[in-house]
Amino acid sequence: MHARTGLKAVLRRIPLLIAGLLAGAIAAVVMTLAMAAGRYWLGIMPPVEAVPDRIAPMLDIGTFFSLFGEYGGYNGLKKFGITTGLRAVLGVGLVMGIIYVLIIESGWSRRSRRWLFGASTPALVFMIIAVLTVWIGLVIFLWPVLPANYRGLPYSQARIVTIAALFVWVALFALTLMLVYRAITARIARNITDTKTETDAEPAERPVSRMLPRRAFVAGVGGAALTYPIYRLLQTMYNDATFFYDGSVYSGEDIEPIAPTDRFYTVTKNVVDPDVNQDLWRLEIGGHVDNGFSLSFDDFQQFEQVDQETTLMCISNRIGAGLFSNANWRGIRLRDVLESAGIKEGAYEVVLTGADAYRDTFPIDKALEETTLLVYEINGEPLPRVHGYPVRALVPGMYGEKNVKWITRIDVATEDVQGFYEQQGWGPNFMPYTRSDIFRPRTVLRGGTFSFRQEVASGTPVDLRGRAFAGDRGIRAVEVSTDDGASWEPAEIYYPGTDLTWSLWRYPWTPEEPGEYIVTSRAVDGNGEPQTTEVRGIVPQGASGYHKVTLTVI
Ligand SMILES: Nc1nc2c(c(=O)[nH]1)N[C@H]1C(S)=C(S)[C@@H](COP(=O)(O)O)O[C@H]1N2
Ligand SMILES: [Mo]
Repeated sequence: MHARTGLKAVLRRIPLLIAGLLAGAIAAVVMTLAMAAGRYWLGIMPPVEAVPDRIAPMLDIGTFFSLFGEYGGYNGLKKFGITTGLRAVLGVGLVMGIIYVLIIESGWSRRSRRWLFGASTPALVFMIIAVLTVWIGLVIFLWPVLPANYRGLPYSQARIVTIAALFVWVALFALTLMLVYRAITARIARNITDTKTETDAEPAERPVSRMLPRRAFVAGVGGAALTYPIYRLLQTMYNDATFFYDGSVYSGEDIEPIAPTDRFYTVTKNVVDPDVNQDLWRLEIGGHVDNGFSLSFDDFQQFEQVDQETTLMCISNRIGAGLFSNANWRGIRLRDVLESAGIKEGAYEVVLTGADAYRDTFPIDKALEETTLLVYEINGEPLPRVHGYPVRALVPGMYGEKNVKWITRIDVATEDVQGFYEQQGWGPNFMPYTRSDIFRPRTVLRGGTFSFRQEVASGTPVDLRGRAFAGDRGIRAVEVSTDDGASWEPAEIYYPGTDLTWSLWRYPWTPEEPGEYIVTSRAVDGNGEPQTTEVRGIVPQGASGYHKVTLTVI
């Protein structure tokens, strides 16, 4: 008899645990929806994006790349990060649901007073402590990325807004859990505790397990109804995404001196890039300066306007690859902006931050060079979103990563601060090695070696073309070899560009005999330094070595 009532008591609790799980899951879904809405409409960075962004710079390059391999590139890794985050939110929801049941259904709790949403004193205290712990924990852990705001809210406001949003999201989770749990269990609880109540229309002995479904059904339908908008929002965010580490390259045999804007290569750490509202946006200048201030987009017109052609190249651009483009930019000098703030004695470097909380740094001397700009136009058009609308840094002579997009803040620092990728171990030198490569005729990369896509009949003229680049040192000359470096002939530079750009070269050549020819090129930079033969991979300071392409002549 005793054993049977004991078993019954346990069985009676099972619906409560299910109710707890359901409440936790629904609360997680509601919170996720609120995060997605906050992200989408207000540009607030949710933890599912903030946590991976906080962790990524802490990985060393080796781990970073092995994760690329495991998850299908940077793109795959970003998606994995987000998916894991969403799963973790659901997991935490379920665990919190169970803990909540165990607390609220304990004997101690049942004897206590009821407060908000039917929560007992211990249940409410637990929830308050849980909310504060999670919130404060997130604020501390995510501190460096909290100034992110994808709508371009000014840096100093963005951090406060993110902190407030984190509280709202976590508190919303707790309230939803409490509310949903109560809604589901009101009847069960009554049934368990007041089995003798005459006012209850339901027969007292009716099994609890048969009463749960109606409430659970309503809650379940409610939860399911929410999954669709969430799914749609996440899908929109995904489709919106501009990422693709090696996807958006400028390559092909039709490379032009100035890349068409929509073909200019792109690299971003983001799953979804900032979509900055220009009216909201401000550029703040601070740190080790006499008078910090902030500039609106219109304020840019008060400075001298500069037009400058400059080539950008990612540190991850392998020899012969296309994370590499040249364009005409318009903007103002960083120097002019810094000088109106007044740089104090002891300035060491500048720290640039974007609306995505991406950060990079370069020496104060580089910041004061007259070619280091804050640009707002590319090829005569406003910067497109993917290239940093409304304003990005343009730092000739240094790898792409220093050219911070969607820039919202510049700090003058007195000591070394490390940027997003530098923290992983890239650098410490961020000046590209002199390089040259061949883009015409069309080349293909197979098993680590390049060859021309099409064979050529002997006696047919070949219009060999390529690029040469030396950061901000310019290109003085290019030579071509068609016998794997045994002999060299000068190439014609048909587009010299400037010291800050690539040069394009051509070498008309007619192979007379059938066979395999290894074609390669070498450049001399503007200082007279020849391109190095030393083969380096992109880690840790960018690639070097000759681009060798095999031509089959039949
Ligand atoms: N805010 C921000 N700026 C950024 C990045 C980023 O992820 N966020 N990526 C950097 C890297 S690694 C490169 S190579 C260049 C690419 O600029 P582009 O996409 O306009 O070609 O932007 C740099 N600036
Ligand atoms: Mo890059």
